[in-house]
Amino acid sequence: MGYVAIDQTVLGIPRDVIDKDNARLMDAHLADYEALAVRLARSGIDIEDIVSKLMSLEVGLPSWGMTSGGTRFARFPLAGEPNDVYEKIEDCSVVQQLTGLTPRVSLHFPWDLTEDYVALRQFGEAHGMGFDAINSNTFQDQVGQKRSYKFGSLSHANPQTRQQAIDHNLQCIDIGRQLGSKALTVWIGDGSNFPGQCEFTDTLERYLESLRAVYAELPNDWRLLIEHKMYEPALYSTVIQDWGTSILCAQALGDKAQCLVDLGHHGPNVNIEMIVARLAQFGKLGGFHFNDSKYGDDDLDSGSINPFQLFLVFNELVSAERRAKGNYNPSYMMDQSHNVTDPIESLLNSARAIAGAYVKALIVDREALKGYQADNDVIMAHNCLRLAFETDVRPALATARMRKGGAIDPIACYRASSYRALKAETRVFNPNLGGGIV
Ligand code: PSV
Ligand code: MN
Repeated sequence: MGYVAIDQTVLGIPRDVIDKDNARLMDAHLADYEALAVRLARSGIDIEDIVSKLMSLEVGLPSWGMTSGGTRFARFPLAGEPNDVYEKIEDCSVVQQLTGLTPRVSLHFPWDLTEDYVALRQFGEAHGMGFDAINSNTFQDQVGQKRSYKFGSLSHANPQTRQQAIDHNLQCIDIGRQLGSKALTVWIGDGSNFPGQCEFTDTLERYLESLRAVYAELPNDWRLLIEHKMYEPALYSTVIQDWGTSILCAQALGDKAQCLVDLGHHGPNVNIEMIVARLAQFGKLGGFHFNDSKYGDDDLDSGSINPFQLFLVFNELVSAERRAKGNYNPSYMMDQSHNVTDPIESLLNSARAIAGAYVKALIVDREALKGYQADNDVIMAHNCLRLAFETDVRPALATARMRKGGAIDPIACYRASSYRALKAETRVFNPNLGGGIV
């Protein structure tokens, strides 16, 4: 299949809207950029190096996060929200246009099923969007499905149910191949609600046996990303409950299997940045689902609750990237649910938070930090991180965005475009849209 160039005429935000909004903010932006350049130069950092590193950061968007999310209580639909995978890609492309940071979308099946994946790929390319990891879904029953996942999927006691779940994962690989994707993310809802309901060892054995069948069909240049989660929907135990089980499974399967860390999938107060360091040290950090949380798997906007944690995670990622010397390629993706905001606005904010955490991690003076650590100078070691975290790096982010054709102030620009209101005029309004309660 030939490469399809980005078609400027199909993009959601007209070029002149971006240019006009950037012109309005340009003088203040340039002054702020200059001030940051001077501030960083004092620490021996060239702002241009930082901007060019930032320009190569890429974060995948969740197709399931493009519609209004919901809780188990209710979902409040948004006029103009997307109804199918094509409309979701249109919205993803708006986030990409304004930020330049999100050139891929991660699809979820069967939610994103469509007829023709060659056409979908071309549609994506015309909108400047490629395809990130494919997510399988064996945590819900679908209409017409033969066997129920009520008591598990890949680890189910019945071999026919396991086979059905394996087949679905193989179908996901097949679709992903057509789209140019390079990874399959497997998160299962399997587990138990009551002590005694299932035998921990047997269920994990069955899970591994099923996943071996999936792994055997994985193309050589693909990765299988195992996503752990401590609880929910199973409320007593889950089969892949934590990074320990995840890395054991990834090691048992082989080199193409790695672990995916979803920031919301841990117990309260768990030191996630340390988990990141451990997985990276043993070559098993395969991917990320960025989001934020206060109480559980809240799927709130990245950096909205605990931006310091996000920075500390990126501090480990940058450190791992340096150690790996080129052999480092975890897939960064977002996994958020936008219950009360316009998903595009939430994703614009999240992209900024992620990029900001990355830049702050880049400007940590690692040499000085090592010295303080060696001298057991606790306060200075800590202050070394704080100095980076407290630096206002927004002008660097805006510059990177602009150099990729994006906006100095993505949300202002998005609002100026009236994109959602215009979509509300043309898209079908479907208050009963099922997807999004995740
Ligand atoms: C599960 O909570 C999860 O984090 C997995 O990544 C799913 O694929 C996603 O949310 C959507 O339900
Ligand atoms: Mn996730």
